[in-house]
Amino acid sequence: MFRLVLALVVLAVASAAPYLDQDKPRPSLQANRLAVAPLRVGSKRYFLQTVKSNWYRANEFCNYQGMRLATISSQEENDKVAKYIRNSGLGGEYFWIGASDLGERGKYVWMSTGEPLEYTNWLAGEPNHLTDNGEVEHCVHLFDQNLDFTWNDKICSIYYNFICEM
Ligand SMILES: [Ca+2]
Repeated sequence: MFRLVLALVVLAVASAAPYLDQDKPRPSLQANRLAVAPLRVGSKRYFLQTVKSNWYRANEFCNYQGMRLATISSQEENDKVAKYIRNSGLGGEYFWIGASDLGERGKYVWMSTGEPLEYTNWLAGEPNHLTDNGEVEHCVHLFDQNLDFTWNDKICSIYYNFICEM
C-alpha cells in the first residue's frame, strides 16, 4: 500500500513538473535582467544587476534566469566589464562575481565550473580572509577603488550588486 501511495505521489509530482515554473513565486529580487543592456565579450554576454543581494542569492538569481554569476577570465574581459559598469553610471558600486573559496579556504574557483581561477585581478594584499562579525571573507567582488576594478574577497552575506553571464 505504501509503495502504491509513493508511486502515486511520484507520478503526481512528475506530471506537475512542467507547470512548476508557472506556479513558482518569482524571486523576491526584482528581475531586471534587461534593465541595463548586456555587454558582449567574445562568446559571453554580461548582464549587470542593479539590485543588491548577498552572494548566495545572487548566484541563485542568475541560475534562475538561466545564467550564472559572472566569470572573468582575462584582462580584456575585466577591462570591458569595468568600462561597461562605468558607462552604466555605476562606477562607485561593488559587484559580486562567481568566484569563491567556500569549498576550501584559499582555493578560489569559479562556482559555475569548479575551475580554479587562472586570471585574477586582486587588489594588492587581497584576498586577505578578514573576519567580519564572525564571518570569514570567502566571496569575490569587483570594486572601483583604483579605477581598475580590482578584486577583493568579502563576507558572502553582504549585499552588493552583481553580474550574471550567459
Ligand atoms: Ca578582503
